[in-house]
Amino acid sequence: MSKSLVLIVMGSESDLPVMEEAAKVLKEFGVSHEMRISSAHRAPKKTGLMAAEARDRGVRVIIAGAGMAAHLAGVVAAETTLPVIGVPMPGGALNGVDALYSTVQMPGGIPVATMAIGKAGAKNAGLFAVQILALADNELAGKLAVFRQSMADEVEEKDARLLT
Ligand code: RP5
Repeated sequence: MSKSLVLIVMGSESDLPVMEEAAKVLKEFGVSHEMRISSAHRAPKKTGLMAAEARDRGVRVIIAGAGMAAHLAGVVAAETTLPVIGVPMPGGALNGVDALYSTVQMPGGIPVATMAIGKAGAKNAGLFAVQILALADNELAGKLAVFRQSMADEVEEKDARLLT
């Protein structure tokens, strides 16, 4: 497996349509990444090992997405000192609110940077990973500045269209 700076891990294959949003961002910014499936509940040993080995094999940021009683990001964070970004999945009886609470309510000492529920959260997880990596990468920081400007330009265009 080639070296990935960002590890994207999700609790189930059913999370893939949401977590692909994070991968899309990383691809756009040219950041090496890999997508994996593991589960804090169904495959706890695999999950722990994946997190524990990540730093030594060159991973710098981990994005973890899970739904329902979403303990994946927390379990991953417990096994590594790399920054962990959590993405709560929508769906289930509580439509992601359960996953949001499970992901965000970490005990003091083991932080998880929790994003919004669903695709916006996964997209922002990708961007947040880029922002972390850009701290030590000026080229990436430049790409982020261009990205922000293009969003502002798009708003201007839409605004101007409404005015005419
Ligand atoms: C979680 O349970 C997964 O992250 C997924 O969001 C949810 C349902 O998983 P499946 O039953 O679809 O595999 O662990």
